[in-house]
Amino acid sequence: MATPAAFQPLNAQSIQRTLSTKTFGRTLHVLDEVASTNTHAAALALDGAPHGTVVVAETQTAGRGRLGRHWHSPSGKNLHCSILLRAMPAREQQPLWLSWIPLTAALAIGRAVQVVANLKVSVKWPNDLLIGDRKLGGVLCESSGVGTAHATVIVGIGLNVNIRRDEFPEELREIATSLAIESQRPCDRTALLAALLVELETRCESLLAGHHGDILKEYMLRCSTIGRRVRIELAHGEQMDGTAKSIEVDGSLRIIRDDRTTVDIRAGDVIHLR
Ligand code: BT5
Repeated sequence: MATPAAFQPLNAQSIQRTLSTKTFGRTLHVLDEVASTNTHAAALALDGAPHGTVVVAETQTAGRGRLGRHWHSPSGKNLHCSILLRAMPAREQQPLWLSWIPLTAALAIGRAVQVVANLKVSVKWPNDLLIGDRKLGGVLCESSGVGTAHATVIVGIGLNVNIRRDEFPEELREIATSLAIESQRPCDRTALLAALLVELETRCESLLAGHHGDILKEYMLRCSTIGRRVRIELAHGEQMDGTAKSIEVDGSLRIIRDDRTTVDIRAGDVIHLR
């Protein structure tokens, strides 16, 4: 009997047959094992790989999150992929554009999951994908040469698809989830990757055309941080408690602190407090 699509290894031909993108994934590298898809994509970028090149791997031996944290990437279960962006706005608009890329990627993942798995995913600012309070996936964007004519951005996406609860390491078991855990059925990773790439491509085009306002509106609808009591963990171990009020035009998170002062956070870890 044929193996159901959900359990098939990722395969470049099937992915490309399923793609409905213009550029994203048209140059595609499907690997069994890699240290990190982001690192691999960065090396390809140095070799001149085109805009929209995608690297996807069954497993990563050194998958990473932000600030060098480890990303659990067991073989054959989930999605680990990186997309190389070369198309970007004029230099002076690049910083604003760049600050929206991780948020845009999170939106694209949320929409793709809704379309393919019929599950409601929220975004914890800036780019954690949650179902309920559990982490389904994350985004790691790495840029180089911003402000020059040779700028590149690598959008790295990790998404838990078919991993079972008992396959997570103990420290993640209570805080992470997967599509299969939530829907109690396996999900076809090829269909999910194809959906994700088309959702991301559309939003990247919109961002490039300067439509930050549309992305902001969509983000506010999907963001579960707004209206919550939050603790912000800043660099150097500093902390700040308050209520998340809104997302600002540059993608930062506006917090009203307990002393009623307002702060806009551009980078940091957010904890949703009860
Ligand atoms: C992220 O970092 O959430 C971004 C993760 C991006 C991973 C992708 S995979 C493809 C590409 N190539 C790479 O090398 N990376 C990208 P952060 O917000 O720092 O969250 C990291 C934290 O999430 C860890 O410290 C763990 O607590 C938790 N974690 C690790 N693996 C997880 C998993 N598979 N599912 C849910 N949570 C996980």
